[in-house]
Amino acid sequence: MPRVEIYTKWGCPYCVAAKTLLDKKGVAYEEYDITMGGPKRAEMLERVPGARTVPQVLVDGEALGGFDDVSALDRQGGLDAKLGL
Ligand SMILES: N[C@@H](CCC(=O)N[C@@H](CS)C(=O)NCC(=O)O)C(=O)O
Repeated sequence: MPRVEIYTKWGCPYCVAAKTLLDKKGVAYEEYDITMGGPKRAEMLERVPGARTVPQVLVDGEALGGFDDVSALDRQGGLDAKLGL
């Protein structure tokens, strides 16, 4: 299974939506809560240059974007392959 990572903040509805989508796909993911900033926020900005919002979803290190991007990819039929489904 690919490694799925998601950067989130507390109280972020798009983050909940993205996690719900991943949960529906049945994939495990690592969540990094960057509500308080810190090194994980810096890491996100390094891995996803220009990221202005959360969530940010990465699969095997590839940045897929936020919820809108990931759900659009799913509608286009491209998400399952990225997730190894
Ligand atoms: N189109 C983006 C919208 C994400 C978004 O607006 N996220 C909000 C939180 S729910 C955000 O990051 N706001 C700026 C901030 O919290 O620094 C997506 O679908 O992921």
